[in-house]
Amino acid sequence: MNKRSVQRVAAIHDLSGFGRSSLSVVVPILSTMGIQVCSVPTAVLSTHTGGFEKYSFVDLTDYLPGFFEHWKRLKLDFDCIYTGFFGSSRQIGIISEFIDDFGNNPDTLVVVDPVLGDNGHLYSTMTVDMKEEMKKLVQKADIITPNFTEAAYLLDQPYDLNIKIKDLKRWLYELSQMGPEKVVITSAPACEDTKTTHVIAYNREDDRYWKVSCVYIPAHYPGTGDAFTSVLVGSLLQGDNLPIALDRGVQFITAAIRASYGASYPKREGVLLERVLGHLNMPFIISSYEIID
Ligand code: PXL
Repeated sequence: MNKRSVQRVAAIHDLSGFGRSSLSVVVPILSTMGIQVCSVPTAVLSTHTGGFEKYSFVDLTDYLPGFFEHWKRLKLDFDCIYTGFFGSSRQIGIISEFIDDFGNNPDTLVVVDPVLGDNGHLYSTMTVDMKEEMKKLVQKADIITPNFTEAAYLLDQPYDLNIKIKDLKRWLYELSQMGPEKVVITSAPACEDTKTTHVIAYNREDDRYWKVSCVYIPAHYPGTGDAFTSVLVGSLLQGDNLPIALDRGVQFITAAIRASYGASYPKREGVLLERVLGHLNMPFIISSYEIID
């Protein structure tokens, strides 16, 4: 039984002013799920980097050590440390120390969403150095949630949309060998069926592989990875097991994309989160997770 009446997450992500991604998504989702979010902004941007040009970008690396010193003096502790987009490669080392200092309680869940890129490419602010530092950080995680592109970068594998399920299983296993007990890959291609995309997962604890299929909606909205992982984190902290948490994440994202696509909403502004946040507190019907043999 947790000693706190409300669970507490340190959320280490950027703050993008316009466009729903990172902290603008993480905070409302986890708060709606009854979890306290303690934000650590890694960078401040005028917009996220997907679909906007000439955005302003302030990297907050230099201010993080003082921020964390204060938290140490306050003797804060967390039920979960959840990281996302970083502002510099040096910052990743600082966050790694934060995990050593604040995540050494075995009950603290460390979730690393290794935000690096999408659709086969690195995001515009990411560098090869950041990819290499990210490989080190995932070693400290209990759970990682790369998308298919990020999984390819972490494993130095080609981005091949015709990948077979047996190779995806090998990727999950190899990522887990880097450290994390649970590995989740989002936007995994289903080469046999172009109308579907998968979330696939491996749990080393019971050596089982999972798959949740999502209907492919022909629109790409930035920030959906952040929203998916936030629901996953909230669900696990509420006590759900991995396949149920995956299922909840996929159902939420599907509803959010449908709400936006149906309304012809500009993709770069992200999904119409405000329309679907209430779903997170509705009774949940387990619908679609499958085991992969
Ligand atoms: O959703 C990942 C993300 C987070 N933060 C920033 C981004 C992106 C993806 O484009 O640009 C600033």
